Amino acid sequence: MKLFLAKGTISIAVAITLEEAGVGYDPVVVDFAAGEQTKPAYLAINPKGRVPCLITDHGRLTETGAILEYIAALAPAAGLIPQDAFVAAQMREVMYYIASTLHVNHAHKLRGHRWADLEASFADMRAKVPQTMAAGCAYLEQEVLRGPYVLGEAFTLADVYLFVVTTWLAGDGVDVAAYPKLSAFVAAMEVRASVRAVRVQGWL
Ligand SMILES: N[C@@H](CCC(=O)N[C@@H](CS)C(=O)NCC(=O)O)C(=O)O
Repeated sequence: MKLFLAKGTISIAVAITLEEAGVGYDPVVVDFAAGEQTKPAYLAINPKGRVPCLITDHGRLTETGAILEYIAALAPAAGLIPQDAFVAAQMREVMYYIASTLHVNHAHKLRGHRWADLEASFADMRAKVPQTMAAGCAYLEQEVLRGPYVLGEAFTLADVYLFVVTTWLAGDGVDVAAYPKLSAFVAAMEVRASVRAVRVQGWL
Protein backbone atom coordinates (compact mmCIF):
# COMPACT_ATOMS: atom_id res chain seq x y z
CA MET A 1 0.00 0.00 0.00
CA LYS A 2 1.05 3.58 -0.58
CA LEU A 3 0.54 6.12 2.21
CA PHE A 4 0.44 9.83 1.38
CA LEU A 5 1.46 11.68 4.53
CA ALA A 6 2.79 15.04 5.66
CA LYS A 7 5.13 15.75 8.56
CA GLY A 8 3.49 16.61 11.86
CA THR A 9 -0.03 15.88 10.62
CA ILE A 10 -2.71 13.39 11.59
CA SER A 11 -1.50 11.21 8.72
CA ILE A 12 1.36 10.10 10.97
CA ALA A 13 -1.23 8.18 13.02
CA VAL A 14 -1.63 5.94 9.98
CA ALA A 15 2.13 5.38 9.73
CA ILE A 16 2.30 4.49 13.44
CA THR A 17 -0.64 2.10 13.08
CA LEU A 18 0.95 0.39 10.08
CA GLU A 19 4.11 -0.05 12.19
CA GLU A 20 2.05 -1.47 15.07
CA ALA A 21 0.27 -3.84 12.71
CA GLY A 22 3.48 -4.95 11.02
CA VAL A 23 1.99 -4.08 7.63
CA GLY A 24 4.54 -2.90 5.07
CA TYR A 25 3.86 0.32 3.17
CA ASP A 26 5.37 2.75 0.77
CA PRO A 27 5.35 6.28 2.26
CA VAL A 28 5.02 9.34 0.04
CA VAL A 29 5.67 12.66 1.79
CA VAL A 30 3.43 15.50 0.62
CA ASP A 31 5.25 18.83 1.01
CA PHE A 32 2.81 21.16 2.78
CA ALA A 33 5.39 23.99 2.85
CA ALA A 34 5.23 23.95 -0.95
CA GLY A 35 1.43 23.61 -0.89
CA GLU A 36 1.62 20.29 -2.74
CA GLN A 37 -1.70 19.17 -1.23
CA THR A 38 -3.50 21.96 -3.13
CA LYS A 39 -1.96 21.23 -6.54
CA PRO A 40 -3.55 19.22 -9.36
CA ALA A 41 -1.10 16.31 -9.10
CA TYR A 42 -2.12 15.60 -5.49
CA LEU A 43 -5.79 16.46 -6.02
CA ALA A 44 -5.86 13.71 -8.64
CA ILE A 45 -4.81 11.31 -5.87
CA ASN A 46 -7.09 12.77 -3.17
CA PRO A 47 -9.62 15.38 -4.30
CA LYS A 48 -10.04 16.46 -0.67
CA GLY A 49 -6.55 17.96 -0.73
CA ARG A 50 -5.81 16.44 2.64
CA VAL A 51 -3.67 13.74 4.20
CA PRO A 52 -3.78 10.90 5.04
CA CYS A 53 -4.62 9.07 1.85
CA LEU A 54 -3.97 5.34 1.64
CA ILE A 55 -3.86 3.67 -1.76
CA THR A 56 -4.83 0.02 -1.41
CA ASP A 57 -5.34 -2.81 -3.88
CA HIS A 58 -9.07 -2.05 -3.62
CA GLY A 59 -8.74 1.70 -4.17
CA ARG A 60 -8.27 4.94 -2.25
CA LEU A 61 -9.11 5.39 1.42
CA THR A 62 -9.26 8.71 3.25
CA GLU A 63 -10.31 9.77 6.77
CA THR A 64 -7.94 8.79 9.53
CA GLY A 65 -10.42 6.81 11.61
CA ALA A 66 -11.56 4.73 8.65
CA ILE A 67 -7.98 4.01 7.61
CA LEU A 68 -6.95 3.00 11.14
CA GLU A 69 -9.90 0.60 11.33
CA TYR A 70 -8.95 -0.91 7.97
CA ILE A 71 -5.37 -1.52 9.07
CA ALA A 72 -6.58 -3.10 12.32
CA ALA A 73 -8.85 -5.40 10.30
CA LEU A 74 -5.93 -6.40 8.06
CA ALA A 75 -3.85 -7.39 11.08
CA PRO A 76 -6.23 -8.85 13.69
CA ALA A 77 -3.35 -10.47 15.55
CA ALA A 78 -2.12 -7.01 16.54
CA GLY A 79 -5.29 -6.64 18.66
CA LEU A 80 -5.73 -2.93 17.94
CA ILE A 81 -9.52 -3.06 18.43
CA PRO A 82 -10.96 -4.38 21.72
CA GLN A 83 -12.90 -7.65 21.46
CA ASP A 84 -15.65 -6.46 23.78
CA ALA A 85 -18.30 -4.54 21.81
CA PHE A 86 -18.83 -1.90 24.47
CA VAL A 87 -15.10 -1.27 24.99
CA ALA A 88 -14.66 -1.08 21.21
CA ALA A 89 -17.42 1.54 21.11
CA GLN A 90 -15.63 3.46 23.86
CA MET A 91 -12.49 3.41 21.72
CA ARG A 92 -14.50 4.84 18.82
CA GLU A 93 -16.06 7.41 21.13
CA VAL A 94 -12.56 8.81 21.67
CA MET A 95 -11.68 8.57 17.97
CA TYR A 96 -14.82 10.42 16.87
CA TYR A 97 -14.19 13.06 19.53
CA ILE A 98 -10.71 13.59 18.14
CA ALA A 99 -11.92 13.77 14.53
CA SER A 100 -14.94 15.97 15.12
CA THR A 101 -13.75 18.22 17.93
CA LEU A 102 -10.04 18.20 18.81
CA HIS A 103 -8.74 18.12 15.24
CA VAL A 104 -11.23 20.77 14.14
CA ASN A 105 -10.32 23.01 17.08
CA HIS A 106 -6.62 22.65 16.23
CA ALA A 107 -7.29 23.54 12.58
CA HIS A 108 -8.63 26.95 13.66
CA LYS A 109 -5.01 28.01 14.23
CA LEU A 110 -3.78 27.75 10.62
CA ARG A 111 -6.82 26.88 8.52
CA GLY A 112 -9.33 29.63 9.40
CA HIS A 113 -9.92 30.19 5.67
CA ARG A 114 -12.04 27.02 5.72
CA TRP A 115 -14.68 28.83 7.75
CA ALA A 116 -14.29 32.56 7.08
CA ASP A 117 -12.87 35.16 4.71
CA LEU A 118 -12.06 38.20 6.85
CA GLU A 119 -8.53 38.56 8.26
CA ALA A 120 -10.06 39.62 11.59
CA SER A 121 -11.94 36.32 11.74
CA PHE A 122 -8.70 34.36 11.38
CA ALA A 123 -7.09 36.20 14.30
CA ASP A 124 -10.14 35.57 16.44
CA MET A 125 -10.18 31.85 15.61
CA ARG A 126 -6.42 31.54 16.20
CA ALA A 127 -6.71 33.26 19.59
CA LYS A 128 -9.33 30.73 20.72
CA VAL A 129 -7.17 27.64 20.05
CA PRO A 130 -5.29 27.51 23.40
CA GLN A 131 -8.67 27.63 25.18
CA THR A 132 -10.46 24.99 23.12
CA MET A 133 -7.49 22.62 23.10
CA ALA A 134 -7.02 23.04 26.86
CA ALA A 135 -10.72 22.27 27.36
CA GLY A 136 -10.25 19.09 25.33
CA CYS A 137 -7.25 18.09 27.43
CA ALA A 138 -9.19 18.70 30.66
CA TYR A 139 -12.02 16.49 29.39
CA LEU A 140 -9.59 13.70 28.43
CA GLU A 141 -7.77 13.99 31.75
CA GLN A 142 -10.89 13.96 33.92
CA GLU A 143 -13.28 11.74 32.00
CA VAL A 144 -11.44 9.53 29.54
CA LEU A 145 -7.85 8.49 30.25
CA ARG A 146 -7.57 5.36 32.38
CA GLY A 147 -3.83 4.86 32.04
CA PRO A 148 -1.37 3.91 30.95
CA TYR A 149 -3.33 3.94 27.68
CA VAL A 150 -6.67 5.53 26.87
CA LEU A 151 -8.70 2.43 27.75
CA GLY A 152 -6.34 1.13 30.44
CA GLU A 153 -3.83 -1.64 29.89
CA ALA A 154 -4.94 -2.48 26.35
CA PHE A 155 -3.25 -0.58 23.52
CA THR A 156 -5.79 0.42 20.82
CA LEU A 157 -6.29 2.65 17.79
CA ALA A 158 -7.45 5.46 20.07
CA ASP A 159 -3.94 5.67 21.53
CA VAL A 160 -2.27 6.24 18.21
CA TYR A 161 -4.84 8.82 17.17
CA LEU A 162 -4.64 10.73 20.46
CA PHE A 163 -0.84 10.59 20.58
CA VAL A 164 -0.47 12.50 17.32
CA VAL A 165 -2.83 15.19 18.62
CA THR A 166 -0.70 15.56 21.77
CA THR A 167 2.30 16.41 19.58
CA TRP A 168 0.36 19.55 18.52
CA LEU A 169 -0.36 20.81 22.03
CA ALA A 170 2.79 22.88 22.67
CA GLY A 171 2.28 24.69 19.36
CA ASP A 172 -1.36 25.25 20.29
CA GLY A 173 -0.36 26.99 23.52
CA VAL A 174 -1.19 24.10 25.86
CA ASP A 175 1.31 22.77 28.42
CA VAL A 176 0.81 19.01 28.60
CA ALA A 177 2.60 18.97 31.99
CA ALA A 178 -0.57 20.49 33.47
CA TYR A 179 -2.32 17.16 32.79
CA PRO A 180 -0.61 14.32 34.71
CA LYS A 181 -2.52 11.43 33.09
CA LEU A 182 -2.03 12.86 29.61
CA SER A 183 1.70 13.37 30.32
CA ALA A 184 2.03 9.76 31.48
CA PHE A 185 0.20 8.61 28.35
CA VAL A 186 2.59 10.58 26.13
CA ALA A 187 5.58 9.06 27.96
CA ALA A 188 4.16 5.55 27.47
CA MET A 189 3.68 6.21 23.76
CA GLU A 190 7.12 7.72 23.18
CA VAL A 191 8.88 4.46 24.08
CA ARG A 192 6.90 2.33 21.64
CA ALA A 193 8.88 1.06 18.68
CA SER A 194 6.20 2.34 16.28
CA VAL A 195 6.53 5.91 17.56
CA ARG A 196 10.32 5.69 17.54
CA ALA A 197 10.19 4.52 13.92
CA VAL A 198 8.25 7.59 12.76
CA ARG A 199 10.46 9.90 14.85
CA VAL A 200 13.55 8.42 13.15
CA GLN A 201 11.94 9.34 9.82
CA GLY A 202 11.52 12.92 11.10
CA TRP A 203 7.73 12.77 10.59
CA LEU A 204 6.90 13.97 14.12
N1 LIG B 1 -11.07 14.39 8.52
C1 LIG B 1 -9.75 14.17 7.96
C2 LIG B 1 -8.94 15.43 8.14
C3 LIG B 1 -7.61 15.35 7.45
C4 LIG B 1 -6.90 16.70 7.53
O1 LIG B 1 -7.51 17.76 7.68
N2 LIG B 1 -5.57 16.64 7.41
C5 LIG B 1 -4.82 17.87 7.42
C6 LIG B 1 -3.47 17.65 8.10
S1 LIG B 1 -3.65 17.33 9.85
C7 LIG B 1 -4.55 18.32 6.00
O2 LIG B 1 -4.34 17.51 5.13
N3 LIG B 1 -4.54 19.64 5.77
C8 LIG B 1 -4.20 20.18 4.49
C9 LIG B 1 -4.86 21.49 4.22
O3 LIG B 1 -5.75 21.90 4.96
O4 LIG B 1 -4.45 22.12 3.24
C10 LIG B 1 -9.08 12.98 8.64
O5 LIG B 1 -9.38 12.74 9.82
O6 LIG B 1 -8.29 12.28 8.01
